[in-house]
Amino acid sequence: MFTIIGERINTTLGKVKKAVENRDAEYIIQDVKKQTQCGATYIDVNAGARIGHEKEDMKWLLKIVQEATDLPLCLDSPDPLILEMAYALVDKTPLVNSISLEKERFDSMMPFIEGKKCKIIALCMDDSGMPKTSEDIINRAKTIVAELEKIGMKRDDIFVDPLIQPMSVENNNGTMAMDAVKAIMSDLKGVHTTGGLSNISYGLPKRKIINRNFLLMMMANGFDSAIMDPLDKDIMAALKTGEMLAGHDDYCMNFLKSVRAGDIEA
Ligand code: THG
Repeated sequence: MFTIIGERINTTLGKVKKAVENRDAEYIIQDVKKQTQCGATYIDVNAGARIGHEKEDMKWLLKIVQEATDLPLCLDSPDPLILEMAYALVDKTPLVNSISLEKERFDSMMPFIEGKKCKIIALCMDDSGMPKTSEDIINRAKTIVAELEKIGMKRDDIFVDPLIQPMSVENNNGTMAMDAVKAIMSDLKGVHTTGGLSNISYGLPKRKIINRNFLLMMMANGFDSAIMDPLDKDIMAALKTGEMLAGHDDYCMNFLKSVRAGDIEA
């Protein structure tokens, strides 16, 4: 099953930032309920945008979000201390977003997650910066998955993020991610792959159609999770159709169910 990580509770989004600033719980609750209803698997919670307030904002958001949904959360912060605090405040097994091969982050994340019940997003990032080739991504994925297995993590609990980079910056950024996902899913059988889908369209117009078509191309290469907006009806319809075409939907049951529910129109 495809894992949908609902991206909307993120203070980089203007309305969310304002709601957090004003401690407007109702806005957050309504949004989380909608994401839940639209089929999210996890609700991502990112409180990073109000500099100096991440700790208290995250704490407040986690309480409100958990009142609004029974879904597990994706705890989204580059700061291991924030993730550790957040981990202690959730009642369902979270997806921790994230660990990377950057030395400082790696060294503080590893002892924290060792022995803990959690799933983890592993970024293909190291101290030399963003990956430049699919081989970079694949090598980093192999290294970080091996390290996580050493501390007892199961592949099914690891979501490798190849780091999707904008097409507007470099013409090979799409194929780099797709080639990497294909290799990761076959060389590291059992792991998942995920990432921020909308990174691909940064700096271009008509972003939704870019994101939607890229999702299908990624899925054709084995991508089985995405950080995305579950309220976007068109991308959700594309996702369900893609799952069916990839052979992940026995007897096309889910596809047909979605058509009957009016979720897929043509
Ligand atoms: N990998 C991992 N985690 C991530 C990312 C990733 N977390 C954060 C981010 N990238 C994914 N989350 C979002 C959340 C919202 C939006 C995009 C990515 C979004 N952005 C609007 C846009 O791009 O048009 C901004 C609009 C606004 O500012 O209001 O909706 O890659 N592991």
